[in-house]
Amino acid sequence: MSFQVKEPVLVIGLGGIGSKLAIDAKNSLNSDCLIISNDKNDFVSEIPSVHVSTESVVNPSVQLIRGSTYKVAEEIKSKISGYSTVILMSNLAGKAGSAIAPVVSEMCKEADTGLVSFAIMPFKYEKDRIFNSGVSLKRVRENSKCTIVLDNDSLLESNPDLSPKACYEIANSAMMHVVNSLGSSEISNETSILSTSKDGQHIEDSLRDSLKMLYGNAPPNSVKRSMLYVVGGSNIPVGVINSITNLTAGIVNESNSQIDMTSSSSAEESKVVMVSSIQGMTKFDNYDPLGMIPQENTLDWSTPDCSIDCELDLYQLE
Ligand SMILES: Nc1nc2c(ncn2[C@@H]2O[C@H](COP(=O)(O)OP(=O)(O)OP(=O)(O)O)[C@@H](O)[C@H]2O)c(=O)[nH]1
Ligand SMILES: [Mg+2]
Repeated sequence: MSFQVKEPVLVIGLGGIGSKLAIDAKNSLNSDCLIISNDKNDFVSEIPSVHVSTESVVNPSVQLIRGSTYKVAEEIKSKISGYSTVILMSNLAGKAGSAIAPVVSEMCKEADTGLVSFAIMPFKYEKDRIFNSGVSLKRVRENSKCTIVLDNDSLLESNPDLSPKACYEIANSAMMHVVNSLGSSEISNETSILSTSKDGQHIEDSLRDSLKMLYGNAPPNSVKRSMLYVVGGSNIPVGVINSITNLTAGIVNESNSQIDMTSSSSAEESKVVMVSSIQGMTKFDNYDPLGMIPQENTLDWSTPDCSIDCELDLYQLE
């Protein structure tokens, strides 16, 4: 089943990168936008925002930012109310994103607002972020109608020659392609993996790199359906488009592959952006050692881990 995006739409950006992406998405969708962060530097003057204050703590933990988000819950809820669809841009590699995304996604679920979540996952060498991103992604997936995951790590793994900055540019532009096509193409009601390649390659090489990136995240047999965006498609010979369609159909189950031409960005070089829906385990399920325990077997599922000051005469551990 595919998810229906209904107006009015609100784009929510969390943290520094999340807000930057949300503002780009807002401009291309012509929707409203809200920024939520613990860092005031992430706010932009003319865009509505909610500040999550950690009071005197300048280097808050993820758990403290999350606990503080519950203090401004009513403010966030009132800003979300009235919207039929929320598009959440969260950088789970950042502290603000991994702290706030479970809380905001839960609010959307409770308010019965259709939620499409974009989640960026960290590089493997960012060891301190892996655990929190895994915990957070699990909750975001449970709360969202559909979740689109972009893994910085597998992008770098399939392109080891790229700098982190070059990776970010590729990742961000792939996310924007999906945002831009929300109005015209179907997105499935489950977790999808976003994969792509670097610029300036033959389109078949771009397809190969996108598949490599996809299989870095999930085993081939868990891919249920793939949507192939051919960026700059109008400049490519039809024979080549036909051949990459056949290649994809041969890899993913024939009836489950779909091709979409995004020819709007004519100035750009051509490349492939893939959105593949996944059933079963992904590599992110191992980021939290307890992550594979299903929700119904988790006793304290209802509230995610938070740090709140209970004003006890005990040393606050963390
Ligand atoms: N895909 C993508 N990932 C990025 C980008 N910028 C940073 N990252 C990743 O996100 C991590 C955190 O980056 P920050 O700049 O601290 O992002 P932030 O959202 O402000 O996060 P906090 O300040 O920790 O809340 C980095 O270590 C990268 O792994 C970007 O433009 N695109
Ligand atoms: Mg920041």
